[in-house]
Amino acid sequence: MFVDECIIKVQAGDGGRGCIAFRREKYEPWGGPCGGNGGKGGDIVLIGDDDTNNLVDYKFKQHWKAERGEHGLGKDCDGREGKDCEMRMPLGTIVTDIETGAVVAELTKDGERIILRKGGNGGFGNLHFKSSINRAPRQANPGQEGETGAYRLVLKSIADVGLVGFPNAGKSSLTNAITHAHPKMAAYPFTTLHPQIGVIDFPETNQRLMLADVPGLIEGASENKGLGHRFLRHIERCSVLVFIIDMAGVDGRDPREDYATLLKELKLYDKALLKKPRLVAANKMDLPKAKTWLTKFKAKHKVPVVPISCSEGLGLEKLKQALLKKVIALQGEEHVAVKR
Ligand SMILES: Nc1nc2c(ncn2[C@@H]2O[C@H](COP(=O)(O)OP(=O)(O)OP(=O)(O)O)[C@@H](O)[C@H]2O)c(=O)[nH]1
Ligand SMILES: [Mg+2]
Repeated sequence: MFVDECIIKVQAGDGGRGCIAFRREKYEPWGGPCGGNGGKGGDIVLIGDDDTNNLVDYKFKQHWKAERGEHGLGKDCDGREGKDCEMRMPLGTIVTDIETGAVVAELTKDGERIILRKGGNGGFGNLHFKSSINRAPRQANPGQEGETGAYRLVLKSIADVGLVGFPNAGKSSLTNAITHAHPKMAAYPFTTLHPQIGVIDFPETNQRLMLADVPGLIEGASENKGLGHRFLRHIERCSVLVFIIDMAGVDGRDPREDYATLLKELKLYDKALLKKPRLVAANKMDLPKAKTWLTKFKAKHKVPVVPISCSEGLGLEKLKQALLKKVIALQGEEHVAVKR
């Protein structure tokens, strides 16, 4: 099950109470105050995790609590601190406060730690209040309460290249052919029901790109037809968009119309998507009508086109290099270098 939006409630740990105690020993009946401080409550900590791409863990468990701090003890012993509640989240998760609507955190790096809510401090024990004028204080603090909150989590995948296309255009076939991911592909529409992220490797140069395969779009997606615009948030952060077009016009399609419709649907979702550099991957070039359609397509639309065939492996290397070049031009060499 793929989940990219959910609501959570969190509660950081309360601080432990301070202790009131006095030292009494055999030859020292008035040993003075010795009440320890309470321990601090655990924080709610968010951790960026590169190994997951799903918020499903938070869909079915909505309440998250950190441990409370232990109370202070006699003999000058402080209470133990409460354990933090660590919540691992996929990179690209945006955390919004439900009450104020403000974005409070965004996880972008693996291992990044963000304290979402702080645990309460422990209260002081009576030892803390000892002074020259009050040598036997009968006073201690209660611990502070841990902070609480309700948040909306929205996952917007982080990839360099986003694939957009009609159902059956061959998005998953392309993902299978050039990345290490293996999404299901089949000759019926809406085979892919949720986004998949794949890695395109360039072993000779030690570089890599992340590619997002998103479910197909159809005309009227803005009115929620097909799977609607729901998954387009996963290409919002891509640097480059690849429009994959069925250039053979299978089932009487017109590739020129397909491209125009895709542009229209993206515009209805968010105009900013059209500002991203894009290129067209003209797929299914192994089929007979594809060449004629390609000439007609190029005459109508002025956009860089790379002819490919996923089933025969044609043009894939050229497409990979074109993508790498575009991403490097935008993000720099450092961005695509494999970190060891
Ligand atoms: N002849 C030919 N068929 C192809 C090519 N690429 C994909 N196909 C076929 O097109 C059909 C759809 O491929 P998918 O990769 O599942 O298409 P998709 O765009 O991921 O489709 P959805 O997930 O439904 O949106 C499959 O039957 C593929 O075998 C190609 O280059 N040549
Ligand atoms: Mg697919």
